[in-house]
Amino acid sequence: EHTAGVHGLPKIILREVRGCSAEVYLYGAQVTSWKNEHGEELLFLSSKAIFKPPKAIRGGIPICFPQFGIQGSLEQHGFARNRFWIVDPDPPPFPTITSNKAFVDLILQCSEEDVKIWPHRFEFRLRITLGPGGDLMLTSRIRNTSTDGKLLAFTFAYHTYFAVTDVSEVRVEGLETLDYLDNLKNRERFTEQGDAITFEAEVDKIYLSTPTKIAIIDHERKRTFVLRKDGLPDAVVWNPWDKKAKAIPDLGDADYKHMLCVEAACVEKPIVLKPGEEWKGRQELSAVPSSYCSGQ
Ligand code: TA6
Repeated sequence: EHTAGVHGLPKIILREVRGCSAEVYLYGAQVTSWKNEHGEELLFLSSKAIFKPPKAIRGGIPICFPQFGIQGSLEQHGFARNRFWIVDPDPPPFPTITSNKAFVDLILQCSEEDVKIWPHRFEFRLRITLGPGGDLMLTSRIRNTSTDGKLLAFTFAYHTYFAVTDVSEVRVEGLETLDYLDNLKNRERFTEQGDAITFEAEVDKIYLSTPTKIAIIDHERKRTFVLRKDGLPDAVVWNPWDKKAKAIPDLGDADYKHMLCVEAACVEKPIVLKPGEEWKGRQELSAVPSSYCSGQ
């Protein structure tokens, strides 16, 4: 379903039979809403989000490409999140049965302007799928379309903002004991100690070579998000906390309490493609009720 979003920006709504839905802006190919069958919003979107190019939309799932963070020649997190993508009117079929799956394929083509700031040729195809149980799948296929033998090297993240009741009551499982780069300390390398990850201050960490499954447990709402990833070895965890939140103009002062970014990413070692080569990176999200006693 094609419709107009904030400021008339085109967006697409995916719906699933039980009433789950997702909304995607063509601007940034950004998922800004993901709702379960009860109509509850599962992604955080800032109350102060600015839907005006060239500003990226604060919340949902921004795509960081071709550069994650400030390390590189481009603006922070690259340009994919502030370009208009196009809808593929004739998407290739799923390798398996397509029934019960609502999906859209968006394409980012490199414009001549982009080639000036980043001298590479690529095609980026993003498939956004809402599965029968309401699971949200994002699959990126990036191809090096260079004709002059040039390698394509990039870093990447699905910068997912999960909606949580109170971040200080949230636990993340699957990252304990791993090595991480601390973005608050010049990306110095540390090893995570302790049982599970909890939040009581600003955090901005890039966990390295993580398991493919990460759980985000919202104790207060009794909800567990499960993030599964493929082709993306790292995972970024970010919450700006109170002071940093105040310095972000398009984030409400208290918004940090209700959001947590956990991002399937490839940051430490860039992906390098030879001409004609294609890379595939997937992030799959599901939201399930946690059982009261175990917190699982
Ligand atoms: O993913 C964490 C991070 O890279 C942080 O360093 C923080 O700055 C955040 O992303 C948001 O970046 P943005 O450019 O959207 O303000």
